[in-house]
Amino acid sequence: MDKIEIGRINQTVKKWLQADYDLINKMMQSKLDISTKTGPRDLVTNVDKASERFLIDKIRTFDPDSKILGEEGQGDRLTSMKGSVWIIDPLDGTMNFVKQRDHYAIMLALYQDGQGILGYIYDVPKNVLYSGGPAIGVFANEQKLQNPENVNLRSGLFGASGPLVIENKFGMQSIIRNSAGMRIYGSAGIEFIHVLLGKTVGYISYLKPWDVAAGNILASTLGLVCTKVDGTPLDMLSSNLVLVTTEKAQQDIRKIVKENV
Ligand code: 2AM
Ligand code: CA
Ligand code: CA
Ligand code: CA
Repeated sequence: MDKIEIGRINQTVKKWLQADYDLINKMMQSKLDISTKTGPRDLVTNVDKASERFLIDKIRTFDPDSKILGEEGQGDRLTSMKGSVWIIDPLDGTMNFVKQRDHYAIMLALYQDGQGILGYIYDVPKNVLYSGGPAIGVFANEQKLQNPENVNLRSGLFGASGPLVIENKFGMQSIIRNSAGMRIYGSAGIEFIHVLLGKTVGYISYLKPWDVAAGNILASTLGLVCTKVDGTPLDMLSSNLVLVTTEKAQQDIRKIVKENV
């Protein structure tokens, strides 16, 4: 896919996301229809489903030969990353959306034969769309982002995930003690944004493909490393224990993880 083609797709996708932003804001003015999935902490709302439906309809018309993986299951069953693959998290941070009306995002990614082409994280409450990919760079709305500084773990705040901290797996407490402090936001998308902006030095969490697909592309484009916690590449067809960090902090964190497995 050449740069002109990627630019054309990017302009189109940004229009979909603008419309999806409007849809979410409009639906929030009515009472939410909330149900649980695997348990009381795993929620889905009518807004998650409508956002996914909206994006799938746009993608099907625009790119009919592609495959679509959507968290709420209205897309395809994905068995390979061959060809054009779109990955949708129609509303990331659903618990925050329900309880706080804050700290949630729309995430969308396009992969071609397993390579990340374009990624999008839309911070809806702040109305900032983070977009881009290796061919075009990364933008916060229209402003181009510079690579965050390659700082070590000690110099930065660390984005943890609640379950990992509670269980103290993989040396989580030790990682946190060796950082400037821990932050937990409850949205993978918002956590990725903080790493992209250099507001945190890294983030670790068990993530499904739709939680990491967009952030992976944006982070890699900005010189960050986004891998499984052992440093091996992510598998977009299954869950991963994901670590996204600066290069320097990755060294610090992997050392601690190795001592704690
Ligand atoms: P979601 O809101 O799209 O489900 C919360 O810590 C973060 O982890 C969110 O980004 C959330 O995404 C994601 N997550 C993944 N699996 C989850 C689960 N079983 N329950 C709650 N959040 C989950
Ligand atoms: Ca969910
Ligand atoms: Ca998610
Ligand atoms: Ca979601």
